[in-house]
Amino acid sequence: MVAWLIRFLLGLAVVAVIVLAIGSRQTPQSATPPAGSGGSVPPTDVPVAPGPTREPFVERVVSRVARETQAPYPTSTPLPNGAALVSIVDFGYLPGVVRIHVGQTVVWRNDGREEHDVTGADWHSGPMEPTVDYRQTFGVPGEFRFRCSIHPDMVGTLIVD
Ligand SMILES: [Cu+2]
Repeated sequence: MVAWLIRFLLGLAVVAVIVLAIGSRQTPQSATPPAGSGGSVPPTDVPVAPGPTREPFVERVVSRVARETQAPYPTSTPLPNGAALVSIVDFGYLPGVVRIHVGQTVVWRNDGREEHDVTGADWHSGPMEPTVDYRQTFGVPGEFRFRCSIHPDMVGTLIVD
C-alpha cells in the first residue's frame, strides 16, 4: 500500500516536472512577443494618414468646347525658312503690302474658296485652286505690284529692300 502511494507520488512528481519544464519553455516564448512589440507600443507616434477632408477641393473643369469643336481648317503647312506668307482670301491679299529683303521668298496661299492667281509684271503663278501654294523668290530690290488676273480688284504690293 505504501509502495503504491510512493509510485503514485513519484509519477505525479515526474508529471509535474514535465509540466513545469514545458511551461518554462513556453513562458519565454510567450514573453518575447510583447518585448519585441514594445517599441511600437505608443500609438500616438504612428503617422496618421491624411483624411479625405484635408485635401483641397479641386473641381475638374472639362471644356465642352474643346471636346466638341474641331479645328475649322486643317493646320497649315510650315513655311520654308525665312519666307513671308501672303494669304489669298475671297477677294484680296492679306497683307496687301508685303515687305521682304532681297533673296527672300514669298509664299502665296489660296485660303479662299475661289480660284485665284498671283500675277506680277513678268511672272505669273497660274491658276491656284483653294489650298494651293505658290512661291517666288525676289532677288532685286524695288516695289512691285501684283494682282489677280481673274479678279481685277485683287491687288497687292511687294516691297523688296
Ligand atoms: Cu482672284
